[in-house]
Amino acid sequence: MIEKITSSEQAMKMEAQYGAHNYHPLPVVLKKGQGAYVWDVEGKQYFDFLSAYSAVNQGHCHPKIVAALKEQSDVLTLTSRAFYNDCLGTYEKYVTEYFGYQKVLPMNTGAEADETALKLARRWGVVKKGIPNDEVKIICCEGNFHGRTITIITMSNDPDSYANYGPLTPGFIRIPYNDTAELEKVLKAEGSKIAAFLVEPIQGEAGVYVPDDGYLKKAYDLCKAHNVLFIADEVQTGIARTGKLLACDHENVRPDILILGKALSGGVLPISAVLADDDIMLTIKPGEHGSTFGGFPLACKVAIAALEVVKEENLAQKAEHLGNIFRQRIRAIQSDMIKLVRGKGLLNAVVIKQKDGKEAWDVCLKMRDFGVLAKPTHGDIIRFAPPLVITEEQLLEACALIEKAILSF
Ligand code: IF1
Repeated sequence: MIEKITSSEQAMKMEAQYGAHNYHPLPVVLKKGQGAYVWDVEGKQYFDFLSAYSAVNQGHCHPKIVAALKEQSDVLTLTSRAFYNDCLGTYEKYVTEYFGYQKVLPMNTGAEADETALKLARRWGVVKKGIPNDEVKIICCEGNFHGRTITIITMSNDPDSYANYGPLTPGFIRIPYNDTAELEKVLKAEGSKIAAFLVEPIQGEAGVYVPDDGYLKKAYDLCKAHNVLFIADEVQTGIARTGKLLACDHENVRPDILILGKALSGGVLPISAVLADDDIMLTIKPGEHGSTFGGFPLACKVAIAALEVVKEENLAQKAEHLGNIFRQRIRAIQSDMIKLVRGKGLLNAVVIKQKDGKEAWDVCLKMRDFGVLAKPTHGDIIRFAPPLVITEEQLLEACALIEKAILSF
């Protein structure tokens, strides 16, 4: 029997009874989204300051993207890659020219794209760099988040990600983030066995950890000096979020392998992609990797529309401009609960100092009451990432509500 949800309470109870308990959501039940706004089941309106972790950069239910989905869904949704179709080539040409690469391998989730990038790097390491197959290594960073598969959690140093999932995957070296001296040391010591360095240009889950200026460029140069691939995971920082099309663009770094996800679809479908040039991408031969839905017709049309919106609405420039306003406005709040405000473009975070036993979670509950939705990460950090289509007026209105919530403690 399909039970209609008519109250938030009913929805939360139903999820608790029938759904896996792999999340602890903020107690709010959403029913509708449009632009920078979402509404709960009772009709209350909120500013969305999480954007589904930067998947909704173009705003909820963007009309152009939804129209692309609707139009294609009446024609052809899925063929699998057993056959060709009339959407994939067009998308592949569009997205490779858009980001400046020779090839794209389309996948679905960010984790699948990260896994694809790891396989590409290992394959390139073996067949092009000549590293013995079972000795290939990949460098990753402390504090990383690249998804939740068993190989990806192997790279994590967060027990919530990797503990008690049995044996993990060999072949990873973890070094501190934002530390090129450590990267150089490892490359000098083991570079001959290292295929790649995988890094987030800004660490999202770690709490919007922005590395020092020049970190990415220095790391890239070190990798090139040691014939090691530089892989940028831009699943969260990409697609205009940090004020440039890609976060790597702030340092004019062109990753050897680029990983995209989330806002590649504007939050309409799970769409991810790995971009690289022929010498890397063509190391995977027919039948050696893939996915049923990877690059399916619906995704091709939705992703093209989502990327067109980014350009047509100048979302990178908006993120840059509004991000500066946001950080300045939040830093002006007179409260000893605000320890630090950091970020780039409209990917920001506030580190909250406990006050009278109240912490980030309590601030998020109070912001919810005042009509702004955000969620803490790692206990004391609140990430603020509204859709990039938010207007300056809406942003300032939301900042006033954020201030009101923080000053209420
Ligand atoms: C959840 C975190 C953010 C990502 C980067 C790959 C992926 C992600 C840089 C995997 C996904 C999401 C997952 C989501 C919450 C969110 C998240 F808190 F989990 F860590 F943003 F910081 N690379 N991040 O940020 O992409 O497979 O999820 O499509 O609820 O797990 P995915």
